[in-house]
Amino acid sequence: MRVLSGIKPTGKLTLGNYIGALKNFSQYQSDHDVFIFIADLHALTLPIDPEELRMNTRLLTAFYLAAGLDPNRVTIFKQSDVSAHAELNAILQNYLYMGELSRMTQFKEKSQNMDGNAIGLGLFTYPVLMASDILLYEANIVPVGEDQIQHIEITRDLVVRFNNRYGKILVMPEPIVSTVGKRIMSLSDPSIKMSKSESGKGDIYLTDDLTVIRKKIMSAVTDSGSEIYVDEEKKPGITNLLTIYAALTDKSLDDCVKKFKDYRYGDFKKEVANVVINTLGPFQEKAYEFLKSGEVDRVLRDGAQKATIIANQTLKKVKEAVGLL
Ligand code: ATP
Ligand code: LTN
Repeated sequence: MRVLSGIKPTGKLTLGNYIGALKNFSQYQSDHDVFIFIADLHALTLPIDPEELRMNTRLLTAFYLAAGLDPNRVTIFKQSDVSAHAELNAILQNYLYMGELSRMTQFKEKSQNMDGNAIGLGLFTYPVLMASDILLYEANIVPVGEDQIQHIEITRDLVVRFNNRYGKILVMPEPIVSTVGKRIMSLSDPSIKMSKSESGKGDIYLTDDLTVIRKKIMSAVTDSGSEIYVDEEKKPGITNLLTIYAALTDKSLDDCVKKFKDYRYGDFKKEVANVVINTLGPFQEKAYEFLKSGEVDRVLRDGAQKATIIANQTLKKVKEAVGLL
């Protein structure tokens, strides 16, 4: 079974990215063929400074390694290093339709405050490139956070459409979303997603100082009342903190609710802060070590070679199917 996922090197990664994506990738590496990449072409879909993009790309690679991905077992690479992504994108754009792309939630959200005449085409066709990423590696499983499911659904529609016309060429992917922590919310406003692009004081960044992290958690918005239980409507702040705790300790939400039943909000937050700090402290140290040692550059070089071989095989199949070869 093949697993594939990627993250855009835009902005500073948050605890939401860690819990919803990063943390889950390494669990597959012992018994799956895993491809994890840096979606740098996707990063260009919104304005980004070139130096920042370069820096974020290396940092994200270091985060992959610090999260436990073993480059001897997992292919870690940069999307733009494998030209087959752009080539397959050019072919597949003919099999997705304007109507369905304009219904994508991510496109609607990201473009809503933009001048209609200046919305980049890449933002609109984002799902075509994402489908290309997935289909090139014939991925069976795509672990992502909840917000990306729609893009995988449209990839599945594309597979059906393409295969109906040309025969069984593309492999059907399946999204996998972690049960706990698929949508970590902002600590200052638990009605919105913790997000790396719309920075706010309620977002915990993976590069934050540990003292800053503790402060952010201690001042997280809680809800009225004093009880600690899961209720996304009535207790969104507490539910979010419980989710963070459960995801990082690999416990069920029920077990966490039992543990904190008699806690006061302040003591509960202290425990959540401890768990986050005990996770991110060693994680940061490892990541900075990988950056300094030059390991990051070596991993990306090797990964690009391995990924290119697999990607070109699929590209060839598709080119033959549609009549380009
Ligand atoms: P942006 O804010 O720039 O749109 P993002 O924070 O959503 O970015 P992405 O690069 O789009 O980050 O996402 C990387 C991965 O992290 C995806 O699988 C996404 O679903 C997951 N993810 C992002 N935010 C969260 C969150 N708050 N909770 C859980 N998973 C998340
Ligand atoms: N859009 C994804 C990043 C991404 C991705 C992919 C994830 C690009 N291509 C292919 C899984 C599979 C996001 O996380 N925002």
